[in-house]
Amino acid sequence: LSDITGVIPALITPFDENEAFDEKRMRACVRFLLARKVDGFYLTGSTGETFLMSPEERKRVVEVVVDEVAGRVPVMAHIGAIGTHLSVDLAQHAQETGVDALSSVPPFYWSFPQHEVLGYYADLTASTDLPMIVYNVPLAGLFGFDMISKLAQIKGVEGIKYTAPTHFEIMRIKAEISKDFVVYSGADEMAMSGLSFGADGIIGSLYNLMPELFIGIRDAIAAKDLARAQALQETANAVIFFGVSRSLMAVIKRGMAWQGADAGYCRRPFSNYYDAEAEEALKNDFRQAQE
Ligand code: HMN
Repeated sequence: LSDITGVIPALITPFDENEAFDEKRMRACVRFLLARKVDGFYLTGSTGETFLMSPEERKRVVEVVVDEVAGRVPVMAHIGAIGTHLSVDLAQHAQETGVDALSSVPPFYWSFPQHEVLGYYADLTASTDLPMIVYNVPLAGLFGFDMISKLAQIKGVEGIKYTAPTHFEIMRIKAEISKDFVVYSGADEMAMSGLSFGADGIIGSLYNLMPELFIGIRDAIAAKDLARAQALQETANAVIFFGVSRSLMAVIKRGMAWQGADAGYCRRPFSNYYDAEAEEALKNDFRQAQE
């Protein structure tokens, strides 16, 4: 896993006007992001609207993206579900398809005790040979440091996608668990913070929309140019705060379309800015927010 670093979009999944997976748009978006020099892809995560898709559709997305990427950059597949059976099935399919790493949210909805969450990840890692990135995300209930240490002891768990604001823990993971335990910072509005606290890479939604800004942050942090990283983060955050106060995935998809990669529609209950009126209102709103 340590060779998968840098700026990794949590890839959007394009749907057509009837909400069917749109393979053609998917392939075009992948090519668009490769041309913009992203370092890898994270598929079928929250940004990929995964929990609005059937298992068969999730598998199809993985197949299409792996085929389009054709080994040019690493691909990670989020295969998380509430039930171990389904996650194992998705994990094995992802391995057969040729992804480089797996990731999963912990089982959610019910409040599972620690030993069941640990069991979930142990079952998953035993089912394939791929490295597992556990996903620490507020919506599924954040892991404490003690839990992260226990997860890191499971054979096959080699990293964490850390979408929590407590970035001091990134340093602590490196110091107390292992410097080789890979950390991906998951909050785009804190990319600079995550990287400067020692994260190996960043995975997030907004890297679909404005990868260059974050590639700039990656390079500025590597060069220890904090002033430049901060200026880029401030620019990015103006767009992020605009997006999160609306329908984020829809803003990202339309913003990509304005740049030449038609990322299609979102699935309901997410909304869209597809008709001319909604689109014009969004553009006006954005202009006003920049003033
Ligand atoms: C994924 O699983 O699709 C993403 O990597 C999730 C990602 O970390 C986003 N977090 C959540 O959706 C909870 C962020 O990119 C987030 O959208 C961004 O920081 C804006 O708040």
